[in-house]
Amino acid sequence: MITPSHTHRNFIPNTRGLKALQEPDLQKMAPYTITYFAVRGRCGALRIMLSDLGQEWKEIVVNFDEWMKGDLKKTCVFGQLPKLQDGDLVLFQSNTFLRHVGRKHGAYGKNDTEAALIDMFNDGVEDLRIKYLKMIYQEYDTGKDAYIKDLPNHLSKFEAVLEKSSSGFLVGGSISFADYSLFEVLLNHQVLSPTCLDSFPALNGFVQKMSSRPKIKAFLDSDAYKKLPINGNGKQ
Ligand SMILES: N[C@@H](CCC(=O)N[C@@H](CS)C(=O)NCC(=O)O)C(=O)O
Repeated sequence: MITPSHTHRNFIPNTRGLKALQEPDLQKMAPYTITYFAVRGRCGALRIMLSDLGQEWKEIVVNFDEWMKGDLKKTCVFGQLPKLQDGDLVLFQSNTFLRHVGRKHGAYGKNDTEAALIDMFNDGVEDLRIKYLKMIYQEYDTGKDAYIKDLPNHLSKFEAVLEKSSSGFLVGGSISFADYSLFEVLLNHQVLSPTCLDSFPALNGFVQKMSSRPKIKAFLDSDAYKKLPINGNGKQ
């Protein structure tokens, strides 16, 4: 249920920057609605992807006190946010969002083989994301150093894939949702450990290339992105 404590925002991710819209415009122009807490969290990759694909979306920002009352939680299939609405379709699970948007906007490979490989790499990114989130939320003070020390063992796997890619993307000749997912995880890791990509030229090049795509650049430069914390507990 949406209450006045939730903030509605609409993002127009283009090179002109972000602009607030009036309510009637929202219905016309924003097929997607993200309902989530005020964090990048599990919507970081989705927002970057929607921006790059030139898609507009509306945000319903849920205040944590409101969430704790439980009414919204009860309506969520797995009792958690984020939620993505695309018209009448209501989805939960952040990787499902990436697949859905990828399928609709040509970012899911050109055939079944590419789609299977994209799924595989996205699942690999998800494994790293889960390890990262465990460290951030459960053992930041005691486990951060060991996590950073072990990080090359994970990054080297993606480095090996991108080293062999002639397009610079994970799969085939064009961008897919797995690229957005990897990109966003790498950005977060550069905040955790600014030098973590120094010995990985392919990953470094990938981050540069993704960051300089005009619509991604505009989004990353926006307050809408910069003002949101990466994680809900303030650790990064
Ligand atoms: N697998 C889910 C995880 C969702 C999740 O962990 N949601 C957290 C916030 S990021 C949540 O709703 N926490 C509040 C709660 O569980 O009550 C996804 O990828 O969307």
